[in-house]
Amino acid sequence: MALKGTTNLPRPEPRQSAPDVLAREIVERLTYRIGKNAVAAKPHDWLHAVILSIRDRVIDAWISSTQKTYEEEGRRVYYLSLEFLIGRLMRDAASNMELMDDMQAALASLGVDIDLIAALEPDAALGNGGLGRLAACFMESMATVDVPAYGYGIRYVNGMFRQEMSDGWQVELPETWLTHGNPWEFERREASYEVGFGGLVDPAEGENAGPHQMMWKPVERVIATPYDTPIAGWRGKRVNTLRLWEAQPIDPILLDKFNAGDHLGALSESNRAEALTRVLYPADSSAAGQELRLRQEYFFSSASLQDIVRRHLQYFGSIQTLPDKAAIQLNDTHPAVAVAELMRILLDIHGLDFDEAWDITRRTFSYTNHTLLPEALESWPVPLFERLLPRHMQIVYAVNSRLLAEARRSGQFDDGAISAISLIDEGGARRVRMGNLAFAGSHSVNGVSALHTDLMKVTVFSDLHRLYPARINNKTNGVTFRRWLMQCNHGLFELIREAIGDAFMDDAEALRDLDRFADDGAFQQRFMAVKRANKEALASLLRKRLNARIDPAALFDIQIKRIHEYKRQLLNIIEAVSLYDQIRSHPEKDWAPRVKLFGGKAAPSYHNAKLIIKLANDVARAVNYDPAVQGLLKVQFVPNYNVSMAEVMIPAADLSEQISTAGMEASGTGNMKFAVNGALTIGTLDGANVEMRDHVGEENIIIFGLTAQEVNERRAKGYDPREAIGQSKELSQALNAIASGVFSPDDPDRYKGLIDGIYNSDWFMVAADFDSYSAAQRRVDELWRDPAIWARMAIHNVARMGWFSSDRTIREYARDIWKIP
Ligand code: HBZ
Ligand code: IMP
Repeated sequence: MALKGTTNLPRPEPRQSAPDVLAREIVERLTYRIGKNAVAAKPHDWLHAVILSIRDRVIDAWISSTQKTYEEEGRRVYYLSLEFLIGRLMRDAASNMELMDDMQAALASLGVDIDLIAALEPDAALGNGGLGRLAACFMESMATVDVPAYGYGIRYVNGMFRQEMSDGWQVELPETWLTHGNPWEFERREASYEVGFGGLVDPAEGENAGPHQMMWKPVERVIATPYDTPIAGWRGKRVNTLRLWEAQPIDPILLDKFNAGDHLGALSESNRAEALTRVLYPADSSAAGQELRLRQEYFFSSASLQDIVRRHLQYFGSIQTLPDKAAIQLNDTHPAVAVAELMRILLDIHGLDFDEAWDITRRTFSYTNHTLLPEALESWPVPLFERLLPRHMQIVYAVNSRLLAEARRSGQFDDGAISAISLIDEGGARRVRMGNLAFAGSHSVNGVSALHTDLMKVTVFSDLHRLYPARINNKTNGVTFRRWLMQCNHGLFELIREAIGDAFMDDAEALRDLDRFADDGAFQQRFMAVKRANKEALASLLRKRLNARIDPAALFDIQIKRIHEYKRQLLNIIEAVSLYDQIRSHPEKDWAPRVKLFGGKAAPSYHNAKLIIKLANDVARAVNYDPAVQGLLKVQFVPNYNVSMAEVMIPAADLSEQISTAGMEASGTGNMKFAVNGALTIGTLDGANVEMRDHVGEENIIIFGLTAQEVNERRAKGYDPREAIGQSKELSQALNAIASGVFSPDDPDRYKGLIDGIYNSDWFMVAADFDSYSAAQRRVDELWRDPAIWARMAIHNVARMGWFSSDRTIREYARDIWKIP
């Protein structure tokens, strides 16, 4: 089998993409792949046929990209992530392959409405939130900026749960995105691997066995089978691979058990294997901590590393050159066990000595941290880790003794610092610290915004940072403008194009040209007309789905993200309650009509987050049926917020709520998506908001609240929320109303605990920031009353957000971390 130098293999002629050619292809796919004619075809069949015809064009580019990668023999990037929140792919692929207009025309000629069938494509919801969506944006940007990259993850059968409301409470239902099959994926059985768990470790046999060489004999083994999805970059320049693993049993059925009458037992192994990749853990900010989660982490890390090493050896022969040809990026600590797995492969399978193995490992890995929240930092009980991964436990100990010896030798650490550096947390029951393992095993450790990176250096990793001061670096997040501007906001896209030409389509920073239209009255009107059309589209969707009536003329004020106390949806709701109160007391004032929209999922076990959803719904019910505020204030919780919903809500927003307690949101990426779509941000100086302010200008963003440093100082001084509450009549009235059951007459004490939390500790500084937030909201009202000022600010936001393209982020990773020219 000649793998190299395959340039002259026969290939089909390049395809044309005129509408008539496309229409013919779609009908052909419909006929021969789906087995229906145009009369019998249901909308799903059309969708399938359309995807297949787009897919075939993607495949052409995929094969040439893969070939180019092989021929160039350069370094490849491997992005290991337990989550890829890619959402729908059809529009992404069609638009990146520049087929959108022709496809629309082709379908029109067949009497099929492209929007109608596009809406049938299920969201691939293989992620919780920001971290997973970032991985999806990165995959698209890596293809766009021509980085040869593979994404590695898990093919969950059930991704992020579907959220329904039952009497205002969140109910979780399984998401079944694979019901109609997945036309984007290709199963690659030939590239399957075995992954083991448990068992024993023996010294390696044979006279050549090195002192560190061991033989691991797992008791349990499963097969990892990959499914590949092509990810096309902008203008189809490069198509990379997203490789997701599925777990399968070695024996689909244990026949001896079956024949002995044990029918359930016969399937136990099969069920156990399949459970591994069945469902995504739906907790986004606390470590899951269950055994199944560690199994998932090891399963996909091991399969991915076996694949990477296999590919490397196939093309480059020697394991020693791995770091020159492979850059493995760990997306948070979820794949951190890969550090120990690569060590195992190098020591036990390739027989390298420890120092050489460790050197190769460190030069291969780099690690991205996404959180400073202590409850989200992963650590595993030593007994569990040892039982599941006995060989990896030995390796962790061996790495640790060298790490601690190095730290001691440096002479700059006391005992406290040494125990903070240790891979083992010895306080209480012993645990393996995955963050420290990822840090120690990588040559680069990056944060996701400037502030977050600075805080990393003085909090979680302060001692490791002292030991390795060159390791921590910043890579401020970005988002792909193809999906988050060009596709989701067609009106704005066309308007920008007409004003400044096409350059921004290839270079987001060219949006700067739009600055000169910010004061142009005629342009402002067209800009606001686009916004109005997007708001009408959202209003009609909410009417259809929820029978909600919202006025597109009102200010659309939107907070959509995972529900979490640090993100402070509660601050927003309390302010809404206070506003409601003020409007009722002073109906004669010139209030700016507002629609407050909330959306987001709560981790199923997160009590307060679920209560916050219920509160939003309770407040909505009271406000929306009160004639006293009719036309002035509406509150609506939008169920099942997901990527597709974001694509409709973000273009329709006037105001973007980015109001986390300063120092707690690592970066945020929703904040960026809103701003490029012309929403103004009301936000704290947290995460990437700080850099957004620097780019759009402080006159074009509404900043309020304590800074991260002030939050720290307040806490250090002994913060007393009662003092803040005592000083604010609005706040204490709103808190009393909620706590006393005004919004929950059926259960007056429902929110007592939630509000007591604010009185008694208020870790998230809701009370401390309330007045500042409320004043900022009144500033927003004032700005809203002057449409020219509002439009000018919004246009400046669009014009100045180009730097937040994930193309820029990926170029920085490629230059500084992966060292790809
Ligand atoms: O990653 C988010 C950060 O909160 C956000 O600030 C940042 O912009 C984004 C991308 O860098 N983190 C997450 O989304 N984290 C998770 O989803 C998560 C999932 C499973 C976990 C822990 C966290 O076990
Ligand atoms: P893998 O991930 O290395 O197994 O390769 C991915 C795809 O690239 C497979 O379909 C291979 O058949 C194909 N491929 C492997 N080597 C070459 C090559 O040298 N030129 C072109 N394609 C290749």
